[in-house]
Amino acid sequence: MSVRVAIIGAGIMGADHARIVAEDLPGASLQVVCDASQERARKAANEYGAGDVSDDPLATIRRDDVDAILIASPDETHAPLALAAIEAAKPVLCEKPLSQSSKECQDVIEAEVSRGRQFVQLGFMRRFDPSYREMKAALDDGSLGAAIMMHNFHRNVEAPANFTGRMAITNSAPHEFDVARFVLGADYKAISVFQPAGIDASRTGAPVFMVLETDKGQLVNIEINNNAAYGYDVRGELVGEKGSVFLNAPIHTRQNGRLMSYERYAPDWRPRFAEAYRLQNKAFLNFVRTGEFPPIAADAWDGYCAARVAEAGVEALQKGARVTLAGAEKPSLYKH
Ligand code: ISE
Repeated sequence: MSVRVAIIGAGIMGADHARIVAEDLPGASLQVVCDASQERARKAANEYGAGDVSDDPLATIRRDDVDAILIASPDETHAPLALAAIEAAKPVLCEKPLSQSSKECQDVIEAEVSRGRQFVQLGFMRRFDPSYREMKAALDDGSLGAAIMMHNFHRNVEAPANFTGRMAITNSAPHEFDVARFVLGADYKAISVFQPAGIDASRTGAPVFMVLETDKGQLVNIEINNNAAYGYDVRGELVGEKGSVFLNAPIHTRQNGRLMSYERYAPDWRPRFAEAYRLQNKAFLNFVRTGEFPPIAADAWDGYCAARVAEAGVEALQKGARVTLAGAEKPSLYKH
């Protein structure tokens, strides 16, 4: 029988997940689209053939004709809705971040631990991206030697209007916090955050530059520039003792004209990470069917680790000082 999925939130990502479920996920069906705006829910439902619409997320989660939940509503609703899905004993693919508060992430962890099983797969989709996978494979097969540094650039065309100053760190950077931690197999022990002089730091999406130190002694730097203007541009280089690996974006053509040769940038993350989203959602479907948590997917513990370093990053920026992170004890449920 097909897995009946409810999507909560029909904004940019919710609509994209609805498309993936409807068009790219054999074995799954789009049962309900839920959004506070009925117009938005109806639009996605009509476009991707959902059976029903709703404006009540809790009632949607509890429906008998829903097997799995996909949360793509605003950040502050992620943890409460993930808790409701756990309460209803339904597997949930929750968009990142799990929460901007590490305390809320702990609540989700406690709920899973007390039920003795995992329900929450977290949407840090870059773990499924073929370019990051190859980067990690080059480290794991020894051809790079030991990893010493990882450079990361994360540029958006324009920050959304609702972006606050700290969201470069709490909403965008968690992708890099998570994927660098995943590639390196390390945890962070300190973070320093800088901003270029002369910018309006209170501006929506003002750029930040971070330097993180891992418990293995590696350095990770992350530039977040949510107003880069020219395109969606994510770059990364992993530097080892014997070589390095750059990420390539999936760009299929190079155009020549007007005395120039040029490649195009995607306008946002969806085309750049389309394959990552597809593979992530496929892994989620398998999780729903088998109960086996996908080995490379992020879980509630990874969400907690990302939220903790983001909180430390906000503090480092406010204080203008390096902030250290104490080690944290991972519950055995997450030691897969
Ligand atoms: C957004 O929420 C995402 O997840 C995108 O991947 C990221 O590029 C963007 O900065 C975030 O706001």
